[in-house]
Amino acid sequence: MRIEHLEVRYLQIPLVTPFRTSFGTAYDKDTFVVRVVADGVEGWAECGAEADPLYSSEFLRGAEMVLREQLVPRVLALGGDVAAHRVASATAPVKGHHMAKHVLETALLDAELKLHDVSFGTYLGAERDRVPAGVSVGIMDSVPALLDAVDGYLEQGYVRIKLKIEPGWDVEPVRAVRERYGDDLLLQVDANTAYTLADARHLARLDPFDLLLVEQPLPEDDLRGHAELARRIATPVCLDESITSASDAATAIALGACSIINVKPSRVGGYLEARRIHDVARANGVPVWCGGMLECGIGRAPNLALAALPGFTLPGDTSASDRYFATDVTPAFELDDDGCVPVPTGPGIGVDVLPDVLEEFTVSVESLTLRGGPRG
Ligand code: NPQ
Ligand code: MG
Repeated sequence: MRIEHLEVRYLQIPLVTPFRTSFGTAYDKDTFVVRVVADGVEGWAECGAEADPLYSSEFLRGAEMVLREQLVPRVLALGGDVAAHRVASATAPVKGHHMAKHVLETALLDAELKLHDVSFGTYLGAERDRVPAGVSVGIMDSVPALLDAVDGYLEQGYVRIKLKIEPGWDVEPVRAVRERYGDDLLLQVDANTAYTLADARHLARLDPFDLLLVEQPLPEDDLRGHAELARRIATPVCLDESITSASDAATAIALGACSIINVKPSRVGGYLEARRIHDVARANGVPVWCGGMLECGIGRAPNLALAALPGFTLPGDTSASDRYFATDVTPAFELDDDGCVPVPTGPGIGVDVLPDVLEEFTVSVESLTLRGGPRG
């Protein structure tokens, strides 16, 4: 393929309800999408970064800058030989910046797959046509407010509940949800790095509640701490922020730092690396599930394809669109009667962008190929 046009489009989409985690509260989904035109075909992808570097070190303006000044020039240098599987090697000299690499590779992969009339699911090796949907529930002001929210999600059909936790909001909400819904509810928690190993005895107080897992309790660079914590608590430890590559996954598994992995394509630099993590985990008997960054339909669609791979044996954060958005920029993903979301079957990401809605939520559009930066 040859790239004819590349642009970033910043979007601000209102959330149906504020989403509070241990690192902050989001009221809107701020993101940018990349649109590429190559060989006359359009490709789309959504950046996983947030406006501020609070979940990870990456952030939207930084991702845009590294795309414009570093990644896009290296890919444009491939000339007519641009292919999604070449993006990683062409951009490998640039350290880190996985979310910027992810959005570029994914937009090109969408265009390439559309050119060949192949869906993301088929390309990645999906073995299911729909995937069970979990839901991530933010930190609330009170336990009654939390139970109201969980009531609503269970009524809608979600098959697994994930509670965001932090020091001061952990044992009480978990106990309340367990007591109200019983032992059969699939329940897990996510700390987004809010604890230290000194909290091990406190986190062990979650043991009696038979959680599926505790996600990323400790700082992202503390694999040793997670290994030690895993020995001190009964709840399985799952890593999110710590796992940025298949190599990380292999290391964490070997150290006993986790027994489950949350795979987010944006965090690991794209779907090809995400599939490698799936493969490493599967070879080690480690279950994986598909996480999310509150993606709009453009990012949600390919996540659903990934979640249909055979090693994704736990429900993901692949919720329906209306969990986050009253209006999405693609046709909405909806839960079926079994609490599953369908895997798109059309070519590429398999969903079309709704131009009027996209325009409504657009903050700005900037070319990545025309003269933006030192090398652009
Ligand atoms: C996680 N996601 O698993 C993340 C983190 C997260 C669904 O829990 C705005 C944009 C706010 C992205 C809050 C879920 C966010 C965000 C949390 C991602 O750790
Ligand atoms: Mg997480």
